[in-house]
Amino acid sequence: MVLEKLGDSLKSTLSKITKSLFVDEKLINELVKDIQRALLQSDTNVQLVLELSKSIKERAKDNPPPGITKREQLVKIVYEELTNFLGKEAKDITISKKPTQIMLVGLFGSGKTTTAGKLAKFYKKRGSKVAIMQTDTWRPAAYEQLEQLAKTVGVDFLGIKKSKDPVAIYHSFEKQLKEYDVVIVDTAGRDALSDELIKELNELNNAVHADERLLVISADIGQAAQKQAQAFHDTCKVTGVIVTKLEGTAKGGGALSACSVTQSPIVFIGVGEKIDDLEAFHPQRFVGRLLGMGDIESLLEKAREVITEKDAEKMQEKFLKGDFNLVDLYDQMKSLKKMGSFRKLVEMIPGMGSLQLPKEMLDVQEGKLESWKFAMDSMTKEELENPDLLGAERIDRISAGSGVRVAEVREMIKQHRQSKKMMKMFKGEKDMGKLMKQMKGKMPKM
Ligand SMILES: Nc1nc2c(ncn2[C@@H]2O[C@H](COP(=O)(O)OP(=O)(O)OP(=O)(O)O)[C@@H](O)[C@H]2O)c(=O)[nH]1
Ligand SMILES: [Mg+2]
Repeated sequence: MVLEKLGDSLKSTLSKITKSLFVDEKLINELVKDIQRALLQSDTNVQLVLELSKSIKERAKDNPPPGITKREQLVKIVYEELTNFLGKEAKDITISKKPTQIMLVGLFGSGKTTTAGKLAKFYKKRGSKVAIMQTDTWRPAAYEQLEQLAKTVGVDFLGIKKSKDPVAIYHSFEKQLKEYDVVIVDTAGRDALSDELIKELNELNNAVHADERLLVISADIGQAAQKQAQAFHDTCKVTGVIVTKLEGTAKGGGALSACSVTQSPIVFIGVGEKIDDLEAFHPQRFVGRLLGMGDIESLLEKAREVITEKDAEKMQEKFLKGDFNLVDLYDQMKSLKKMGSFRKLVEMIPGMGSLQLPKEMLDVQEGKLESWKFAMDSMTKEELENPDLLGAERIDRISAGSGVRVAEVREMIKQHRQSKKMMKMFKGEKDMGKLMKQMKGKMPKM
């Protein structure tokens, strides 16, 4: 998978939003930090990362539009900002003019020749009549390399084996190019964008007048891709970039974001050595896949699944007022199922995450919650609202009706009573951390 590590980090960051009860400044800061870390690890330029962070933080201050929760809004912002980051709009090359000529340029070993073969297959599959031409007179066996690729794909190969003159090679085929829908021109590379390479490419391009001059860059150079893309753009006016070897490097995020800030959009990505390992680059789709979601809609759906912010606020109010009855505990348990553990829930309630609650209290296991739920199903509404009614006789009845042992029913009632006692102590206290310090030692024993 391409950019697996970056994708994983971003996915776990996003799940923080979808699992959180409240979108507050703390969550946003945490989120931005996570994204920064993930992007820096993929060799993204620090300045770009800072701009992205600023932009997320700024936009998160806005009120969500009607019908959208704060959480959904935040997911949307992250998705959109990442999409912008990796290239805003997709660029599609239109094959309308006959022939449409695509010239590939780039440094040694970036993947030009391999990509020429891949592109030939890409367009052939889409019904175009394709030819590939070799004008690289530098690399030994460049002729044979491309000839072989042409054979594999099943397209015409144009080249002159012993020639040392790229422009002459082009001219010798010029007349017959009208037969083709697409002509892909491979060129020679160098170690660096030397004057010699610039001169050669300019001369060749003056002959070809290519419709697209695509720069081929290897993703493993990370953020250095920006300088390279800019330099090629300034001297050869490239119209787009193909980022290759994206599947094999952790620096791919850096390469993609670096290219996207140059004036030449990313058009294709190379994701393997095989002839089919080429994809048209669409930033939105790419980000969707990176985040493990098809599109923004499925992402938002995920955000909607969790209990709503209103529910969470209501719950917190009850916690604080101390009138938290078994019905609330029951409701809470239902939401807990979606969220994981009691510990998680406690962490998500503002102010409570920092508390050092007794470990036993947090260790309420799923199994226990499950049997409590059965017990509650056997209780009347009256009993749920007022657990003080639950004497020995009623407890026996509930136990018999639900199959939950008497001791467990008692434990549930005890636990509820203790939680309630604790909630009462919190009553009216906004700064729970401070309260906890005062309360040290006075906590009800669980
Ligand atoms: N893993 C992986 N390897 C690639 C990809 N694209 C190209 N390569 C490999 O990169 C190496 C260099 O590719 P070439 O196509 O010969 O590069 P070039 O730009 O033509 O190089 P010169 O002709 O020397 O300038 C080869 O081993 C290719 O198999 C890709 O997307 N993924
Ligand atoms: Mg080559």
